[in-house]
Amino acid sequence: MTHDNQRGLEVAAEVNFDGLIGPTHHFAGLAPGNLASWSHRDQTSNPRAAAHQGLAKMRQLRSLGVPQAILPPQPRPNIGLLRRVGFTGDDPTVLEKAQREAPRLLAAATSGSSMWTANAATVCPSADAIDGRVHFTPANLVTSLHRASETEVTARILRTIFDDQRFFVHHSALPSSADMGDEGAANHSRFADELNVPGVQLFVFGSDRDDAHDSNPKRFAARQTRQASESVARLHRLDPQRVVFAKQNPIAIDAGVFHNDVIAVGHRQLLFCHEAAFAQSRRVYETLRKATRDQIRIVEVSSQQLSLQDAVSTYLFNSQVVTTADGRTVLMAPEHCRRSNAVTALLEELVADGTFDFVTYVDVGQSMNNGGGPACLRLRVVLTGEQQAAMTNGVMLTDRLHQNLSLWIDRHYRETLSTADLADPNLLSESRSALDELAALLDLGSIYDFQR
Ligand code: SUG
Repeated sequence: MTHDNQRGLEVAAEVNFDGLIGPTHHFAGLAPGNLASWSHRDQTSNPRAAAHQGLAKMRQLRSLGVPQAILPPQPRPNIGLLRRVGFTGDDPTVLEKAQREAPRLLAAATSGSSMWTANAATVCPSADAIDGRVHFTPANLVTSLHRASETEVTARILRTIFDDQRFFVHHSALPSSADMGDEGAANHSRFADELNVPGVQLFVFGSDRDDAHDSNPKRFAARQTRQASESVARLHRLDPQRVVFAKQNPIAIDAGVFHNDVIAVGHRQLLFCHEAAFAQSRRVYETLRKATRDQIRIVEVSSQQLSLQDAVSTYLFNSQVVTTADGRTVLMAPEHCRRSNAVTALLEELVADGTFDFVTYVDVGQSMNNGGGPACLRLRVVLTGEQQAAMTNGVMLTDRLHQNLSLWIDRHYRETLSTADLADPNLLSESRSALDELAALLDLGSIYDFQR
């Protein structure tokens, strides 16, 4: 809880909720339009190393003074999903039949994709909502089966952590239809000088279902619709004067920008993006300037400075931008960026001109191989001190929890996992006992069906 003692005002904090990488993390090439996921299809993964990488990132952020919390993984393999699509028998039989008859379904039912919590939900701080409460809408993730099956448990976890109705409002996910495709905060940014004053929210969509002349990507499907973004803004009771809708550039989607956070990142009053991020970018920038009363600072990187392809392969724009405890602006970039001369030259310039006070790198290579960089792994939740006090405290990362989680990973996770291992009944029981113990470590009670 943070207080500005001098003014006696309560200051809000942006709490990063990172998805803890689960014990079944693997590479199945399941994700539409996601080049990294495709190129690592069926490679052997390292769940234990992956989980340690994610935890190390959280620790790094916490050491910068960023409040850090955890969203737990989901039970996988998802036996309920396999039964729903017709596999019968006891659990080992369900797994064995799925492996034999529909291995891609088994891979989807075993995905560790809930780690990418930027897609878990869209969250709106109380300062922006007319009713003064924090609003949550879990994403329906209808584009793919492995992701769509996260929604129900995500909603339950969010409701459990943010349980106090005086402060928190939980909406149902949008209807499960391609017309309402919603991928959550990965297509959403908020601009404000201070966290506890009303901000301007930017909702980015890839397709507009009402526009017959809409220019759409040709190679890959757009995952977020304008209709979904507008619905979330309505549900969250935002002031229409402070909401901007912008269309993704279809060329960027075709180049592998399956979410806007692969090509743009917002923080406080900064929008850091590639010139290919938006369709009609001049218009988007102008609207943002007007809505923020010229407070926004737009740092646009040209294709000459960094090609669209290199922006996607380095994941520069999937960096996290954070403000440290002592007020410095830091870019936390994926380790991949260090290998690109174009990126390192650009970042040197951006430190020299004061856009960032410094740059730090983080190795989340296991997640990156599935197309998830640092920013994909976190959901930002702006909370006042009162709201922080009202949430479940057990999910906040402390030194002690960090140590417990590190030991927990070592106790429960396999070093390697290949697609051939997914039907192993031991993987199911290992994963359940890991999550059962985790729910207790995080003080979440019996949140999983298998515990009930
Ligand atoms: O939805 N990858 C995820 C990556 C999500 C990244 N999130 C953000 N950009 N915010 C996806 O494409 C790959 C799973 C696999 O192939 O095994 C996957 O689902």
